[in-house]
Amino acid sequence: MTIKTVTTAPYTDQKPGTSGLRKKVPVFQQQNYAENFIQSIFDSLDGFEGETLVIGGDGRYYNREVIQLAIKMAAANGFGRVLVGRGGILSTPAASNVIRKNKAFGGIVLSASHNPGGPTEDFGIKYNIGNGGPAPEKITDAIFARTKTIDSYKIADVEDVNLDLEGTHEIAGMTVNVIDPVADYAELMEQLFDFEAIRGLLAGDFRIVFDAMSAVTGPYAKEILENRLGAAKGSVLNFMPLPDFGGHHPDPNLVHARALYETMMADDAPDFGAASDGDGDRNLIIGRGIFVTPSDSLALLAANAHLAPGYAQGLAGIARSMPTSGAADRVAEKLGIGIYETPTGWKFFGNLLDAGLATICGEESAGTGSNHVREKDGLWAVLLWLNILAVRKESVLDIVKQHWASFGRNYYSRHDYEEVDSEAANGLIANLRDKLVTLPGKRFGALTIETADDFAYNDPVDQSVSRNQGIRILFEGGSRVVFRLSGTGTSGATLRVYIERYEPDAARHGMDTQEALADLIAVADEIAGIKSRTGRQEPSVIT
Ligand code: VG1
Ligand code: CO
Repeated sequence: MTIKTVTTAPYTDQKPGTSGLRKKVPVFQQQNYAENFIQSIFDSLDGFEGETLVIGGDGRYYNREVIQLAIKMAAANGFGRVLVGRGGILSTPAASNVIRKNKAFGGIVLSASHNPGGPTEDFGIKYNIGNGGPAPEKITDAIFARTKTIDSYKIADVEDVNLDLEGTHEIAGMTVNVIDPVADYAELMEQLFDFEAIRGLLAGDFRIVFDAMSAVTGPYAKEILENRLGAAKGSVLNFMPLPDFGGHHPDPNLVHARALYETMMADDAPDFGAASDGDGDRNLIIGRGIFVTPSDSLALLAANAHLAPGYAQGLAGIARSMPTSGAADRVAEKLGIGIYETPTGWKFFGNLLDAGLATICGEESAGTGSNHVREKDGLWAVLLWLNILAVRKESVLDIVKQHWASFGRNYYSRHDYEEVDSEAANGLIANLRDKLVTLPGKRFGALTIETADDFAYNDPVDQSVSRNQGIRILFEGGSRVVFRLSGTGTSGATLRVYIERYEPDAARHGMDTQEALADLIAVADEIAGIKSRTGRQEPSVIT
């Protein structure tokens, strides 16, 4: 008999966060740690006998080992077929597409996104459901409950599958298809965007640079941007996915993609610069001389999406996470379409997309996407931008300035305090929560608090309620400060402070962001006691 049942003991710390279970590699390497979590996923699902499971990851350290485990455990648990990307590679949006296209039961996506990789760095396991999106809280709660009582797991006692050879294998009565990780995704992009127009743009003197950050989007960007769209060879940088991302954080922000930023600010800068993260779902957009904040990018993409064939019929609605700026709300209002405000994390967009309420979604954390898959999608955002630029024939800078002139500008910044003491961070949030009712009416110089609450989301589709999703302090005139703790970190706590100010007057659209927000930043510290409670004088990362 090739199917073994192995006795195991539960771990207490396998609670999925904002986007799956993320831990340091040595934690995952503990005896049966990954096996327990994968079996707990299967034990929380019903009706997958004979069905298809998609498996892929971002190529980081430990990816191949866990893929072999997942394949053997899927066979032992009764799946009929596994689709796995060649080399164990599937970007998160590509995995979402493969699940949808093949009507798979679900998928296992192995990634810790923008966090560093390597023997002592981060790893992660996430389960996605049949719509291609991250499992909703009902399922992640069930998985966590199961991890606390699990006493055995099932695995097929067979040789490893050769992941480097495309084709069909049979193991323990289950079929394994090793597939091209790029082909289906590239085809989907060709359906959504006017490749002819983008080819025309790139055939002229319009230059682009895309930094794949030695992560999963390299092969996708090479094929789509250089091979299919004709961008100059060498436009895609760091295109080889490496298990340790070359020792860098594959995080496309102004700190970790500094070199790209500097290239784009130089006098001889290319016209368009972009980058993606470890698993390919985030994007950074920089035009010559201008960084486009993710919140602005969401608003701009929504306002211009109709210029791309896939969105020519218009949008049904826009959804944004609560901490994302209100710039998209103004676009929705002008277009006369719905706007939805969800908690942080892509899993909350799934129902809205499935129900046809929203077409485009976005988060301030460099994530944008649409109903073409059920994950955020870095290259999709890059291609939509290129499609818009090809049609409008204006610079990124001009397009952004015109947008601000007609909608107003939402000055926006996020301050992260990373790896702070967990007790101090929890204490800071608890203290804010306790004094919420006393805040309305309080004045700080020219700023008066209008309302303050702990954000709760009522899902309009399945009526589920998610509480404690972030402390919001809203000031008269539309400025706000939001506080929440990260659900993706792997050591200590990360406090995120989101600061936003709306400026309708075009004469005041040229300010430095941190200066424009200085009074709110000071008030945030005064109300929350950030410096005194965390002992930090400065944020570790400002985006
Ligand atoms: C962060 C971001 C959130 C994003 C999540 C997963 O979560 O803030 O917007 O959805 O990462 O993105 P948190 O809980 O740390 O704030 V990814 O690209 O890490 O899968
Ligand atoms: Co990511």
